[in-house]
Amino acid sequence: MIIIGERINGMFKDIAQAIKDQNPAAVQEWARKQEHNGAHYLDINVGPSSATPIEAMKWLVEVTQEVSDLPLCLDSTKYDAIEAGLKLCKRPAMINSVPAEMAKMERVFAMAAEYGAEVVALAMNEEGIPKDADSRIALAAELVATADAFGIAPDMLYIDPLVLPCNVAQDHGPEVMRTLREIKLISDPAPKTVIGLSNVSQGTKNRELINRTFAVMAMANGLDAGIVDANDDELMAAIASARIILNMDIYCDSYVNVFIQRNR
Ligand code: THG
Repeated sequence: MIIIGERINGMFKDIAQAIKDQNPAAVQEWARKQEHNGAHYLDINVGPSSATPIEAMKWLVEVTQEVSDLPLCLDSTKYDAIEAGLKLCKRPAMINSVPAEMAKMERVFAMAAEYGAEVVALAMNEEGIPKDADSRIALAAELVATADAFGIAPDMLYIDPLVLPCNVAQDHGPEVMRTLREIKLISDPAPKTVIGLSNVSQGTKNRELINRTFAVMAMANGLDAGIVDANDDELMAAIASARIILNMDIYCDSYVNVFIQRNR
């Protein structure tokens, strides 16, 4: 599974404060820690309360790149902020995200083509997030077809079926699993898939257990990438183990260490 580290997000108090104070210490510490623990991308999100999201995004991109060579996943609903970030990215980035709404798809796919960026595409539209797998898959097909019209190949897309907390939307779980499997039938090459893993456990007891159980189940259903807490060692070990069980990595006695170290 491709690990996108979730921690540089203004939803967390220390990152919100860092942005406010223009003090890079917390951002750079999380960048280093997540890379050290096996992240392949770093999610960059200015958070819900930033008054100046464009400036905040530019600053986060710059200070993160001072300490990490990982590619960035620019996470915002404000496309001007994403574009400002893309201009500064040293490596091809990921745009996170676009729903299946025509005006937004046009903006984001044109931007992705211009900057050579991958795109996280959400299985939702103006009507919200559908409950059933078939509706999510129909939206994914719309996203793949529209991206194609902009010259973006399906495997540049990461379809996000959208995961809701299991304490309020328990009936979505099996629908998300089926969505992950059937998305692979939409096109050849197939789009990739991604989830925001920590969403599934928001407000639950024993969050880490819910997260890692969901992660390995989703992997067995074909999940390619996750926006995850890369500093949860038990989660990273569960992902490494699932890769062995699914024959994605060759077994050796130090498989967990190999999983974490090979991308350093
Ligand atoms: N899909 C896509 N992008 C996403 C999400 C998604 N980006 C944001 C989010 N969801 C993924 N990132 C997080 C980051 C943190 C948490 C959940 C998802 C989280 N935070 C604690 C909480 O809310 O309880 C905050 C704790 C604190 O404040 O210290 O759980 O689904 N494409």
